[in-house]
Amino acid sequence: DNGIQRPRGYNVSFHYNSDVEQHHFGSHHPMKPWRLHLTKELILSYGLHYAMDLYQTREATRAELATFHTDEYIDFLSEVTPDNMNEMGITDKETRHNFGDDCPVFDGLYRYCTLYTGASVSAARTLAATNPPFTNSHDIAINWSGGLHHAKKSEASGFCYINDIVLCILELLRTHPRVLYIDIDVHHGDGVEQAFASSDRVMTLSYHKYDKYDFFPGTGGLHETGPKATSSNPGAYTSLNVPLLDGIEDDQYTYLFEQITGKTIEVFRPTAIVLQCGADSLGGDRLGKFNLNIKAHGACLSFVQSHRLPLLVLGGGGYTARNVARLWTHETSLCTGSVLPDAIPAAAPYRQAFAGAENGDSLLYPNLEGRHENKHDREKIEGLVQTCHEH
Ligand code: ZLS
Ligand code: CA
Ligand code: ZN
Repeated sequence: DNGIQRPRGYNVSFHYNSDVEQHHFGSHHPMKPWRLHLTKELILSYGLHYAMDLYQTREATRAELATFHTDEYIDFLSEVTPDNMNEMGITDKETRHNFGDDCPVFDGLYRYCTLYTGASVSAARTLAATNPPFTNSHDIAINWSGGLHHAKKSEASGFCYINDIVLCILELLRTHPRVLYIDIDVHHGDGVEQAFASSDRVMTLSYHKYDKYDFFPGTGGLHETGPKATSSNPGAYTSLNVPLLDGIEDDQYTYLFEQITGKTIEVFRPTAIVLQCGADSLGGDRLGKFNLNIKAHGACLSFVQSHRLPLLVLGGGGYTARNVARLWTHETSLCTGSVLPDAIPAAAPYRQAFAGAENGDSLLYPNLEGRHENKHDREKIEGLVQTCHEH
């Protein structure tokens, strides 16, 4: 007995296939699937696997991908290799389906995609299966290898090829009347927003750094709330965006998150929630611009959990691998209701990866603030809350 107990009537399931870790986008590419290996090892060294049901998931099938993506795009994705990409139409001058530096062709690309998507679909199914009837069951399903929110119907975008989140939401809609999607990755969740822009059964809510010209993907402004309502298009105001500037800090972010997410849940009354937990919103991320600490990011998950609805928890971005592993280990512990000691277990493999760099050696919760100047004041934060409440 390691002291980790499960509250009754509350099931956490963990969906994963370790083969996903072995893929490489290329030596200088910021997306490193190896961060998932580091995450898994840290979760195991804290013993959190004793508190969850573990699912070793299979690859997603073509038919599953085709519930959102086009056949032509899936054909391309499954056939293209580093050896044949020139014949397939990807050259220095031209590209297809938006492949290029952000979304390169690499060995095993299709298997990488079907592995992360297979884990997401498995997670979504465990939640869809518990309902209806819509009891107080607030089961949680986790897939840290998923959450790739930029992929479009027939296009790769921003390190994402298959939009596993869209597939999960489609699966949940088979049994759930209304699904709320919340995205705390530092980038705008544009692919998911676009896919459900005209649906009144899915609400999307993204918090992100926004700069139309200077930060990817350049969408997600405060007044982008979805198409206008018509009889054939009931989706007006079912996209909500919270555009932020550089350097936001813990208290401001959690305040905004609770005010806006709380109101959204109250008004939309979802029967299930999907939370994309991109780790690039942490301070010290290689691509991100915020100053958040691990516990503030986790406080957003705790707030969502407190509504006791079936919850699908996904990964996303995260480009400083040791902090990705720290965050997702902490968030796994929040799901299981465990409290972790700050000292990383002495026996943890890769303990060296967590030494140095941030203050404090081998701590789970180093201080990550202070890298970016905070461009938000009280009026800015209150203005965002007020406008989002009006929307
Ligand atoms: O949300 O900013 C861009 C697009 C460009 C600049 C970069 N060049 C390569 C292409 C054109 C305008 N892309 C972003 C995409 C961010 C995707 C975030 C995904 C997610 O976290 C969910 C998983 C971007 N930011 C940084 C880079 N790309 C980037 C940095 C360094 C490199 C190396 C590899 C490749 C080319 C050199 C690259 C991309
Ligand atoms: Ca986001
Ligand atoms: Zn991101």
